[in-house]
Amino acid sequence: MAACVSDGSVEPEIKKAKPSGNGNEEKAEGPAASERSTFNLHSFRLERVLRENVRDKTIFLHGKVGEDQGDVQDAVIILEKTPFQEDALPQLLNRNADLRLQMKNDIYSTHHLHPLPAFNEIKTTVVCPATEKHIKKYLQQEMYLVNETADDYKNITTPYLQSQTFSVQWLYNILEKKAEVEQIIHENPDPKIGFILIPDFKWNQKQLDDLHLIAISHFREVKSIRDLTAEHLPMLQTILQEGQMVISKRYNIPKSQLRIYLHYQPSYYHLHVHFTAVGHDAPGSMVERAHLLFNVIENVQFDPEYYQKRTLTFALKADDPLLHRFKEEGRI
Ligand code: DD3
Repeated sequence: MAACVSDGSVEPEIKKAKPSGNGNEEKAEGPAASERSTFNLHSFRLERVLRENVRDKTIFLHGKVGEDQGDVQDAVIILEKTPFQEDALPQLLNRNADLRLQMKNDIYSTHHLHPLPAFNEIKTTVVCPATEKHIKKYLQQEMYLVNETADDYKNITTPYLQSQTFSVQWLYNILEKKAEVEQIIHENPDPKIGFILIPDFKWNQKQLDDLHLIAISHFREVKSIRDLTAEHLPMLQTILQEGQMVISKRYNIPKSQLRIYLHYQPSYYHLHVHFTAVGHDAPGSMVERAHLLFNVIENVQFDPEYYQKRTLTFALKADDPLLHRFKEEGRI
C-alpha cells in the first residue's frame, strides 16, 4: 500500500460530530466513516518548514511519510487557521467556555480562549506523493519580473513547457467526473465552449467573504492566455456570462462584486478562470499575474492575435527553471 494512503482499518466505527446545541456534547464523538482521513498524520516526519505567513496564518511543511513501511515518499502539508464563522459564535462564547486570563490592566485584559475541537478546525491540504516541483513551489524565495515578448514565448517559454511534464490529472478527474463530483456548482457540457464551475479548494465555502470558484474549460487545447484567439471568444463569453449568472443566483453576489480573471503564468496549463469576491485579496490577484476576463475578451475582439503579439509580464521565483532559461538567453 502506498505510504500516502492509510488502509482506514485501524480506527473503530465512530459517530459523526454534530457542532450544535451548547457545543459541549460531542466530546467523545469522532468523524463519520466518510469523513475519516485517508492520510496518516502520525506517519509524517517533518523535514522542514517551507514557508510561514503570520498574516495569513498558514504554514507549509515538507516531510516524509511511510518510513515505517520501507516505502518512503515526500509529502507537503499546508496548515491554515480558518476564518471565524458567525453562526459558530454562540458555541465560542458559551458560558462554559474555557477562557484563561493572560493579563489585566485597568479596563483592559487579554485572555486565551480554548474552544472545543469542533470549533478549532485547521484547514489541512496534503500533497502526497509530492514532487520536487511541489516542494519548490512553496519555498519562500525572491521573485524576479520577466517581460516575455512574442519571440521569448516562441523561443524560450514554449520549448521549456514542452520539456516539462505538468500533470493536470486532478483537473481531468474533475472534467471526467472521477473526483469532486458532488462539488460541481454548474456545468455547460459542450466540448468546445463548455466548462465546469467548482469551488477552488482554497475556499472552505463557509463564508462568502473569500469566495473562490474556478471555471475549467472542457476544451483541452488552450494552455494559457497565450493560446487565445478569436475562435475562443464563444468559450470565454460563455464562461463569463454563465459564471456570473450562476454565482449571482446561488450565492447572491452580483457580477459587479466578482473579480473574474486568468493567471499568466498559470499554475497549471489548461484554461481555467478564477471567480473571487472583489473584497478578497486572493493569492495571485497582483497586477503581474491576473488578467481580467472581461479585458481579455475585449483584447481578443480588438485584435484576434493580441495574445500572440503582446509582451506579457510575470514574476518568477529565483530557482524557477524558466527564469534560468531567460537568464541564459540574456533576457534578464
Ligand atoms: C494544486 C492548483 C492545484 C498543490 C496544491 C494545489 N481546487 C488543485 C487538485 C484538486 C485543486 C483546486 C496543485 C489540485 Cl495545494 C498542487 O489545485 C483541486 N480541486 N485548486 C479543487 N477544487
